[in-house]
Amino acid sequence: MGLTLTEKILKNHIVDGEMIKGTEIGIRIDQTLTQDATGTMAYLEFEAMGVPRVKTERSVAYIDHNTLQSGFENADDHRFIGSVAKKHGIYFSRPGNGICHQVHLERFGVPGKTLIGSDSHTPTGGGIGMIAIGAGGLDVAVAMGGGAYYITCPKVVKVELTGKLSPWVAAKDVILEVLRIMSVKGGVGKVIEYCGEGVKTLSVPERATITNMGAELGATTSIFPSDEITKQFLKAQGREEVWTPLSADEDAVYDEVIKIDLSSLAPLAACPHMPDNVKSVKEIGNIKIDQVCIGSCTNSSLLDMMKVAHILKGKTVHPDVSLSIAPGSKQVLNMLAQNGLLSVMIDAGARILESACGPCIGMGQSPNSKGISLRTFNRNFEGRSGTKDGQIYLVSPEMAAISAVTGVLTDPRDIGEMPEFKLPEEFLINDNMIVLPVDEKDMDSVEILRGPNIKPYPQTAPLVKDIECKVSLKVEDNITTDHIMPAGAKILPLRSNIPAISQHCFTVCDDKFPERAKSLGQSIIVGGANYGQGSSREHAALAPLYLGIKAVLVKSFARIHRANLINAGILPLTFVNEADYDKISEGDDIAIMNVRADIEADKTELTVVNKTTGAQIPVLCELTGRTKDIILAGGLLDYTRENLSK
Ligand code: MIC
Ligand code: SF4
Repeated sequence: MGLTLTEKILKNHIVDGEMIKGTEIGIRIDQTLTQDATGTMAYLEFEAMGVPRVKTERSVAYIDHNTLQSGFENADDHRFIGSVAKKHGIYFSRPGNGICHQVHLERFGVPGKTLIGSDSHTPTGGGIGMIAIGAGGLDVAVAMGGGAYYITCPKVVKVELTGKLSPWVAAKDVILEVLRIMSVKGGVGKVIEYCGEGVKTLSVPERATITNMGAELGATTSIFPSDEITKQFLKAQGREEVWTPLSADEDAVYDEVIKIDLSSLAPLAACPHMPDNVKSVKEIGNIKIDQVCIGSCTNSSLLDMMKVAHILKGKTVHPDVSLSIAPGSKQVLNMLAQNGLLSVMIDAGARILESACGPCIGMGQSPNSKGISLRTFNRNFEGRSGTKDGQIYLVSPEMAAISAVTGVLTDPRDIGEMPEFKLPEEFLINDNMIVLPVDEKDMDSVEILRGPNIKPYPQTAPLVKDIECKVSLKVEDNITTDHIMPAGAKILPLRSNIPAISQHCFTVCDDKFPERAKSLGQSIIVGGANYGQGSSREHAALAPLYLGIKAVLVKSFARIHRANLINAGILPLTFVNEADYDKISEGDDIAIMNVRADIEADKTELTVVNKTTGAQIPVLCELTGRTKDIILAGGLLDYTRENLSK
């Protein structure tokens, strides 16, 4: 029986477990990446493990999220990360060099290799045939130390592409269509593998847009084959030697098949406030818009920028619209400067931002009250833009650019004829913003620079005998990590200070939560389906840990967040019967007696007693040998320390 591409790469990297779908496997990790908003914590954790040099083939630390530097905190974090990188063998991509996923694809990604990154959009690397997965910072720290990365051996979904995109229909529309079909929770436990004749019609940046936003499906990752187009891209990046051809076997067997005829797709938009709330432009109508933001790791490649510049050429941004453009990397920005397209954008009235995440993570450019903002980004969760009632639509760069000119949501097919956009034969290569680490023999000469905002990892403790406490919060379905631990310009500077950032935990849903949880000392959270979707930020587990959360009981979890809870030593529980969600309210007293003994005895079904109502609620606590030991130890850090000392 033939293998899927996913299975081939995983098989090459498996170091623990067996390739049986649904079971836990450990894989060897060739490359890691971090960004600054999750990186400070990841490197503090790496330091705590006491491994002198990274053991991966390539580890890169990017600075791209907190680049506003409205206080000393960000600059201190960047300095800290830079010094850790220099000492421990990590390449350091300085602020200004670009968004981690864009730069990694350009300069470091290698087909057939495994990559984990402390950022949920790490699957961008799937655009060149990598198994690239988003993970919590602690998992990345362990991988840098040479440890395996554990995932549930995934199901593989084949997305068979036929035909060719019509003029002005974009790769963004492909992934929006997949989101429309599968929903934001449809990808959990699965890898999305793109195959079929249509693949050949898509360039690497287009493929990367699709794998990038596959994160919004909740998927483990997404992947394209590595073919002649991949080779051409790597050659243009001066890296042809890392190319290998990779594809699934002809007779590979898939768990699910989705067929998409690229020629039949029309321009789409994800409407407020979920990436799967997808409608066609025709359905939405020509609504008046206030803002357009072009950029982010989804759509900031040179190809995207060439299309945007073509549309803006000789036009002026509509007087009622603010247009910002953030090219994804120094390479992209510099090429635009050289080929004159930057001047076209400036001439049209675009506000050029630095090559960083910027508005995508709420770092500036918040829309006006109730403002309608079209963004080429990947997430439109409520409040993420920094404006609570902002109405964010996710669209292609083509649609964004033409709408910025007309002032209303506009079908890009109205632009007229589309010229052929060709990627250059050679990109402009200058890695002068990547700082190399010192040689191992010189590592003692590097001083680690720690600012006053950098506080230690919160206190953990082994799992207790019984959990007896109150429910401090009850929330609905599809709670995102932006609800649990909001980001944005005010809060991001606190990423290396858990006590301070905890004061903002869940404040999007309930501004009294941090105070209440803290005063209770210990409590649990109850939630709905797909709890914790979105970001990989482990702060969404570390802040609850700091606030005394012992367990989270929900209908279902998103993959990375569940792993982060376990890593933080917080018990992840799911209802056996989803209807029991109604049998528990905020403020109820609950008890999970003998929880430690039951978990030690491998019991997967536990009972939560609602002492307020008397209800007995069966819940699942599905832990494997390794995750069980992590929970018993009080988290991955304690578990790793215990194991190292053995
Ligand atoms: C995001 O897009 O939400 C982020 C910011 O890149 C996060 C990481 C973070 O919260 O630091 C992600 O996607 O993992
Ligand atoms: Fe940065 Fe936005 Fe991409 Fe996250 S989704 S890495 S914030 S650009």
